[in-house]
Amino acid sequence: MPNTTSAKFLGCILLCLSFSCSGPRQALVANEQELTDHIRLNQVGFYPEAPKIAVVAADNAASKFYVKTPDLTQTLFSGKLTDATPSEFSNKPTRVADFSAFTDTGRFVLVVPELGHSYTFGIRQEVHKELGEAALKSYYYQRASTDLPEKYAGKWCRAAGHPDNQVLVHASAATAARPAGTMISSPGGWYDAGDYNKYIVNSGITMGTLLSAYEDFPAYFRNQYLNIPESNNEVPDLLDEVLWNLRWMLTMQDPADGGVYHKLTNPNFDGMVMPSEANGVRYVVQKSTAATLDFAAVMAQASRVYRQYEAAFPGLADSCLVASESAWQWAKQHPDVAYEQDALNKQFDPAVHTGAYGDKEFSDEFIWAAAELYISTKNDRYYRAVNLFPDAKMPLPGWSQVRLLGYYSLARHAGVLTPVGQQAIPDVKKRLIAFADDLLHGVATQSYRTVMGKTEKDYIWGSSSVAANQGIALLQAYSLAADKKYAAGALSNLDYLLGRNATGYSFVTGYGQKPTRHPHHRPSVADGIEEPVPGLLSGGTNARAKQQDKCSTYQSDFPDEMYTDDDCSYASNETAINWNAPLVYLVAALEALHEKKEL
Ligand code: 9MR
Repeated sequence: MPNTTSAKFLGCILLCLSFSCSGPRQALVANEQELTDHIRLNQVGFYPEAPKIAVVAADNAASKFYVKTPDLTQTLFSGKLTDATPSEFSNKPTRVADFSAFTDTGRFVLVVPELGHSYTFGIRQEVHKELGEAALKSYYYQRASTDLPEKYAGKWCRAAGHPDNQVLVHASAATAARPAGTMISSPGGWYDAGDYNKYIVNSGITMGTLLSAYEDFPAYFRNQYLNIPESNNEVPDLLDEVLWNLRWMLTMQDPADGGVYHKLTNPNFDGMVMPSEANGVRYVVQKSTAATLDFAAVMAQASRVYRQYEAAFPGLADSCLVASESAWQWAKQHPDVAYEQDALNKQFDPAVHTGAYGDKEFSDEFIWAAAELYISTKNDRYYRAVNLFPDAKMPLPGWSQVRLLGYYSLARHAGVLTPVGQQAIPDVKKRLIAFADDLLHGVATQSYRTVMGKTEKDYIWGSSSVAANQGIALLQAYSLAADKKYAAGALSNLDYLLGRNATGYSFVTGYGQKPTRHPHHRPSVADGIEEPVPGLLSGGTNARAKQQDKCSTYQSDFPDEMYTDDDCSYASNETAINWNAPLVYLVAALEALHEKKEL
């Protein structure tokens, strides 16, 4: 396997020569034979009976569009473009091509005279099946402490990194039983993102989302084959993959008191090297309330999911529940321990400069953990331990905001709750449906017709996960209210992620004709392979961070365009496990619904 940065660099130069790295500012062309980046659509494709929309982002006199075969010899459908409306953030003219009525299957392009033709896309059943597999398989590529043989990893095979069997207890985490410098073993788990550290808080929402995908669509995942080392056992591949991180999480709990270390980390981020070349000392740092409650929630949910696979994993479900309950106890006794990295760095050596995931508000973590513990144990004590509805807010899930994960789980298990818990269900359902209605409000007049991007606030760090998490929220409403408008809203956000957006990129590596190719992802940069590891969701457009990575290649300052496909861009082009998880959910849900003819 070539393994030098120079090979990779050469690969990049060749790629740039053949592909054009100059970004989306392509001149308008007068010939439909030309590929244009101005036609923005889901570059992977569409389900035959589902909505199909493209957005033409250009000022152009044409009023018609055509769906043609990729060789342009046959015209199969024609339609009228809407009048131009200014895009919300840049004022650039946008026109909509709606070809939902075209239901033929095959490979096609969309043509706008005087502008050119779009990327080639498919219309077929199961059109997102491979994407769904790749999005989940990306976790296999994130595995720490194991080599990835070619048999499973293909050309992205690599040597093991980070055995993590000799990790030091950081001074911030010292106790009588485990003084600073105590060596513990904490192998396995997934690398968080483009970096090689392992963070409990971010594992929390990631695991909760993946386990929920399984709980909501078990039949879909039972049929999914990922070609991972455990693929041939009796267990769905999703649960095998999730177990890789679950076992690591279990090692992050202090057996003496049930508290959970906030993260396992280097003091500083590694260089852009392969995992096997990053050999620095690693630490577990201070226990925190957020990490401990996220851990409690995940372990409670895992206990009920893996109980169905008791024969394959004897004792695992019980171990998870015990771990969850002792974590909950610790959090009750330590309800307000934030991980404040800057403050800790003034007190302890070595200073730690990796991701902080420094949440300071824990009411949502208490709600989520209590809900999962209550559902798994049916013990009313957990239900009564928190105020489920502290206010009217419905915050979209993210690593620091997990309240809705509790609501989703309560709604999912409404039929099996005790009478006490049943009391919450009408309110939970009402809130989830109202939240979805809010998300849908006004989409029909948005320039890109997507739920994502109605407000600049959507373009935060990891905005792609905002789109995917909005999709999940809409799908929760769909499962409660069975109105197809919710599923269509979720699909609009998958379209956003795969190209119907103001950047023109498909944010999933390996998918679409203009995908993210240069993510800020250490193995993808350092492995000497031209293509990045596939199935990774780029964080995407980030207006909030205002280009803090100082990459010189950003093409635009507009909030919905603040993206650069450059591996220097940790603010707009990193990948992360908490961003891929809602993509896994969204694609699985849409595939499963389409299979049941509900989409
Ligand atoms: O997702 C995190 C985002 O909300 C923060 O604003 C950002 C800066 O602190 O960090 C993001 O998470 C990163 C983490 O700290 C370290 N691993 C990579 C994560 C994705 O960029």
